[in-house]
Amino acid sequence: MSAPDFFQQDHAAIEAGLEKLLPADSTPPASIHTAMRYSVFAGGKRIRPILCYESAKLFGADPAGAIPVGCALEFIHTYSLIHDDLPALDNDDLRRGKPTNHKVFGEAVAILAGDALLTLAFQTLANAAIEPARRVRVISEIASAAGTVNGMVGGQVADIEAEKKAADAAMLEYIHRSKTAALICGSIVAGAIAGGAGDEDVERLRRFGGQIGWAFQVVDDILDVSESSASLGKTAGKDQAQQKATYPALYGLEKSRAIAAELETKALRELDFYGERGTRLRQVAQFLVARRN
Ligand code: GRG
Repeated sequence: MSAPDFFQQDHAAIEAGLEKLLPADSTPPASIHTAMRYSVFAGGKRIRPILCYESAKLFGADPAGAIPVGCALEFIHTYSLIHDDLPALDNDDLRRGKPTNHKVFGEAVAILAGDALLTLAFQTLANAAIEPARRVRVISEIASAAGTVNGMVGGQVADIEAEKKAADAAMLEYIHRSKTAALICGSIVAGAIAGGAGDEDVERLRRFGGQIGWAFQVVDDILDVSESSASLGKTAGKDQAQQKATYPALYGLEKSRAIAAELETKALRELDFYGERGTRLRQVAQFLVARRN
């Protein structure tokens, strides 16, 4: 499935935001800024910022306020990829179709580039043109999604600890919902808050985000088995080699595809409330499940 047409417009708005927010390569110390830019502009799909922006557009406030929020999410996501690829974690050579950050800049700069992107994310959020009380809620949601309690870092810890152990269904669900779904869900919720959503809408989109984020990681597991490294832009077959806890490992490919489809259906049901207005978010969700990389 190719990306919906509006992706290109959203993508352009996000790229312009990222370009503006990142210090130039030449800003001293140049090595760290070059390393940060290298990974941010290595060709990611920008799923999280697009979800954030489209979620904001469902409500009344100027959606331009969601662009820096989306950029901050992309900084956090990119930091997690840089750190995930380090020898101490996944030890990978290829990311977004290019040599990983530490392969180009060395481990010390790669660690610091990840740290710097995480820091820049919160500086960006603090300065975003959003009504102050909403801005604080956005910061709290994103910090929580990236954190240790049911968040990205917590999920990554559980993922590492589950290697070479037979994870059961409950542990697998916890890993996927924390490691990956939390930040995707946080992107949707943060966008909604920035866009002026009321509490009921925020909770409806939280349910949508939880399901679609979970489906996203189930699909990621499937693609690791079914696609080539060239198509993924990262090393394929890595999960099995590292004996990771994945849906195909626990359920097989066919059942994993059925689980992803069921999660997608549940997610889309939450958008019924918005009727036509929800079309774009619906299309992003369908793309996340049908994607090939
Ligand atoms: C703090 C030392 C330290 C490490 C952090 C938290 C963490 C390590 C890693 C996060 C876990 C992680 C990398 C989850 C994978 C999520 C995932 C499916 C990434 C791929 O996302 P896409 O497909 O990638 O959106 P692109 O390249 O398109 O942006």
